[in-house]
Amino acid sequence: MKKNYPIVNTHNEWDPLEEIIVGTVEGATIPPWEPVTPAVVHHEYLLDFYRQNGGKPWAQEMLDAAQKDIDEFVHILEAEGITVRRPSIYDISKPFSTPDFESQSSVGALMPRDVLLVIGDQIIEAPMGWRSRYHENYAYKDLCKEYSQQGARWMSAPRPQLSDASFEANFIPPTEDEPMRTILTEYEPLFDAADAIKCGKDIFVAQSSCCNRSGIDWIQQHLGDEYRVHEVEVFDTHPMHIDATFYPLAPGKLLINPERIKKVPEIFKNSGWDILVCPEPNMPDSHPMYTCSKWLNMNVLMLDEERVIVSKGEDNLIKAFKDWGFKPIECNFYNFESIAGGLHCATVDIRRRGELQSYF
Ligand code: DAV
Repeated sequence: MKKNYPIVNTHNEWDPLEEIIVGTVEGATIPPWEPVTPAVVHHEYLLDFYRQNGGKPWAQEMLDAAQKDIDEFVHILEAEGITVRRPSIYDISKPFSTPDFESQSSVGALMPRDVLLVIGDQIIEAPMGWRSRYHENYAYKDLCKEYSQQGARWMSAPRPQLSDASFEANFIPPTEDEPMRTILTEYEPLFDAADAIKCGKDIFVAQSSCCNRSGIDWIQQHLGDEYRVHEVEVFDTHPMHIDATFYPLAPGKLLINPERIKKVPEIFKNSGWDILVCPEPNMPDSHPMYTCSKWLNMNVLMLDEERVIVSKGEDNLIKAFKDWGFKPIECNFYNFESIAGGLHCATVDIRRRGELQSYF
């Protein structure tokens, strides 16, 4: 008989997937300008775009094209027998304020991976580093209530203040030949859920423009002795999240970004893992990318240890996956990637068939 797992149950990126949340483009707004904007946006020429257009709706044809991608993605997931859940939309265009800051609008509900850190049977609302994303958890309240009623442990990390004390004043992103630095201070714990990636009892996290050392320490303190939280050293001039940088895909198979990972953590080398170096992205330079880099090619979704959904057009990676023994499934996603993130960003796993174990 098929074992029944808890309603929320995810320990890694590859146990057979049963249920997932997929984000929506509905209501998506151009992220308003805020302290982290220059620390995240890779292309300097886009900064003026954000200064002028932040807080306004994306052009309808861009939203329509992104919607087509996400519809295809949902269709593939459902055809593979996976239950797909969707966020609830809140008033994304509404300006809001806290005692410390004002935001022209929210951003949307495009990327559940950033908002909810799902580990085992826990759903943790992340203390996110962007002011404009402060209320993005609203989009998942209905689902979280439902999962919690069915036994999941649902909680929030301490809500951050995101006052000026959380950001280095006059921050200038490092250039390629400088040592890594990030915009965040250690004033309070901060992380986006996508700054962490799961590998059973080992959780890997990297500092970024939305994750500081105090955030990593909070995750370890919260999870307790059953888990080991490792900080991964990365080099990225505009760092945001670990899932286009460092990605344990399956037992013994770690995918790394060749530009950003200079040193693979010893634990992988000592345990005989294969280090798979992600090939160069195929996305043409002419393709507009408003928030992320072309390394979203790495931002894949594992359905199990073999089947992997990859962005269509990424032929170098698709070929590499076949050579490495995976079964790639292609999905058009470039238009969603233009305004948001990749296939991993656009989702958050709710239930996979598997148990907590160590892979080292
Ligand atoms: O452009 O490498 C990817 C963010 C994925 N959550 C980048 C950021």
